[in-house]
Amino acid sequence: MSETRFHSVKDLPSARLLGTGTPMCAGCGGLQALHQIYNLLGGRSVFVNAAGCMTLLSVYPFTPFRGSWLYTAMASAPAGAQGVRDALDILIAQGRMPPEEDLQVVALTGDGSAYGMGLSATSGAIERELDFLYIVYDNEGYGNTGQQTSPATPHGARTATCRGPGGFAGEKKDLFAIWCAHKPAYAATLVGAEPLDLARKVETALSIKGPRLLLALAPCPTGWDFDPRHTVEIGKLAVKTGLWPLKEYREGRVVHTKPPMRRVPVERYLETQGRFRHLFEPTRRDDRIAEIQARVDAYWEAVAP
Ligand SMILES: Cc1ncc(C[n+]2csc(CCOP(=O)(O)OP(=O)(O)O)c2C)c(N)n1
Ligand code: SF4
Repeated sequence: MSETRFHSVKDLPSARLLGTGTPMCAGCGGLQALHQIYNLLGGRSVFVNAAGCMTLLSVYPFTPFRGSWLYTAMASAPAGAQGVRDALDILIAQGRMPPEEDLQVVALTGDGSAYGMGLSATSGAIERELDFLYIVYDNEGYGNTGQQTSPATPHGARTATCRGPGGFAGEKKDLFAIWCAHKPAYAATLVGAEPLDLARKVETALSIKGPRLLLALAPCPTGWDFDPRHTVEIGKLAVKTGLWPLKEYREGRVVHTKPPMRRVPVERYLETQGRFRHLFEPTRRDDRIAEIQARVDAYWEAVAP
């Protein structure tokens, strides 16, 4: 990330390329990240969008995209992206499309698709070294259908399908590590609340060919139960507490791009969201909060140089 044209937020593009007025929820952290990514990506792109909240972006005959958008079933975005990439390559090879008019092929999925039912198709696409950008907006649940537990739901969170006193008993799957195990061209975690870090990663991803992951934490007012005006604050807290490590993978190495200097206790993040309210009310569950803190501490101890 050393060679970058983004040194301060003043260097970030100010034009809003993605159209506004979509029926997404107010304060959607996924949409916030997508706006920023699209500003850098531009209109010379084809979005292959798996079923999920972002389906709502393009309601025929309207679209906020300047380029094309293709809708697929939940598991099929990587296969759709392969078809589009192949078609573009054939048009260029046959001289029916000038190479300079080539388009960036982008898969856009929620975490249910990316971590769950679309994972096998994604694995195949990375293995075939498909030249595509894979954007995940990770709202840690099946948001579009009412925030049921997904393979990205964090330990202890209440969801529509885990309403018991302990919340979700399982663990969030580590999609970043799964991508890295495939040795992709590039992989990065990001969050819309850290736009400079995000922009540098998108800039890097766009300078490379091959399978590239942009995995964005997506604070979700509707599914996580918080006031939409707190989206940025919650995104920043996810980073400051160490719960959402900002990092990138390139050429076999993982680098943390914004490690929290002095980590804020995880409860500062947990207490902002209704999905964790059972950890504080009617009685404070210090044991459960300490359990979540211990997981975060163990992560950072393991990656410390
Ligand atoms: C194979 C399949 N099963 C179920 C559905 C119904 N469905 C549509 S969107 C959705 C939730 C998708 O969740 P996620 O990928 O996390 O995206 P989000 O809704 O959070 O944006 C489901 C279950 C579907 N479209 N296809
Ligand atoms: S449910 Fe969450 S992720 Fe989906 S549009 Fe609403 S805020 Fe965004």
